[in-house]
Amino acid sequence: MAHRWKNDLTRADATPYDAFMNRRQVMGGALGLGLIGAAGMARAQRAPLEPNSYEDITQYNNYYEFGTGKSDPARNAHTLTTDPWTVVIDGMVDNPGDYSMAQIFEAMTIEERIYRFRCVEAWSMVIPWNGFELADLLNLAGVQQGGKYVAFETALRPDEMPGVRFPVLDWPYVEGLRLDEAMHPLTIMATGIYDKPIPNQNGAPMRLVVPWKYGFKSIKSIVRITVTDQEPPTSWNKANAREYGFYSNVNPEVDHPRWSQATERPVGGGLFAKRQPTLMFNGYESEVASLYEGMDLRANF
Ligand SMILES: Nc1nc2c(c(=O)[nH]1)N[C@H]1C(S)=C(S)[C@@H](COP(=O)(O)O)O[C@H]1N2
Ligand SMILES: [Mo]
Repeated sequence: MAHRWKNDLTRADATPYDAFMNRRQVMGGALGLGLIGAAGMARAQRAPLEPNSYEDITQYNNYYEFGTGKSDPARNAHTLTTDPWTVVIDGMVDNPGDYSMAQIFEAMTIEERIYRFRCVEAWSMVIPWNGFELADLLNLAGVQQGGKYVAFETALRPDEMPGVRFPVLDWPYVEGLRLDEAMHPLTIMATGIYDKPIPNQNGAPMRLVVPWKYGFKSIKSIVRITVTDQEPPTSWNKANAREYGFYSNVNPEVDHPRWSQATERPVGGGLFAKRQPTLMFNGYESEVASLYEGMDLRANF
């Protein structure tokens, strides 16, 4: 097993460049007026990607298979057996079959990606994931001509998941991406956090992370990946199609029917933490906007 928990903080695609530049311009203006010193400047530049604490990331979760409260997953998810674990990769691929986590770790290069994470409920974190590009796994399986989407499925184990006896969602949890979204270099499969194996409550042993989309797209504890030519059904869209679309790109200009998406509450800032503006595509606009060129983002929410 090749667990390579590399630290690789300098990758340009891990930096929300737009956010950094905006902040820099604002702070630069303030500096010009002599309002803040060099230390303040350095802090302001670092702030957008300063990761949340391990505690925040692993104690405040959404994983409804283990309960709907934010602290339920941390309390309940220890019952999930994550080793051994196999992932079925099937559909329009050259090499369909069962892939064990051992095989996957052997074939993939694990690196660190510090990403913003924005839940549709309007809270946010910054998370230092360890993982690999989903494209590398899809290339291993060999996507066939005509494949247009990728469907994902979470394990469904009533004996190990106390939340699935409640019909909150139509279990198993399922998600999907367009093939170009799935192949984008920002899209990763996370297998670790802070250089430790990913905790069960965060989706062990392997979960999707799509940093420019609302958090519910980032499906946990994946057991099946299917390449298809049809747009796959997704759990939250099935639960409420008016409120949750297939794309679910973070967009401060398109509100949820029941609340604004213009701002977000950074988790871990304390009770009086200031809300901050939500960024287009969660700060990854320069990397991903081209995927949606010519598309009406209000209609395709
Ligand atoms: N299988 C499964 N995946 C899931 C969820 C879930 O309930 N079940 N919740 C989603 C939601 S709403 C969010 S915000 C993120 C939370 O990820 P985190 O707990 O690692 O922060 O997981 C997503 N993936
Ligand atoms: Mo979420």
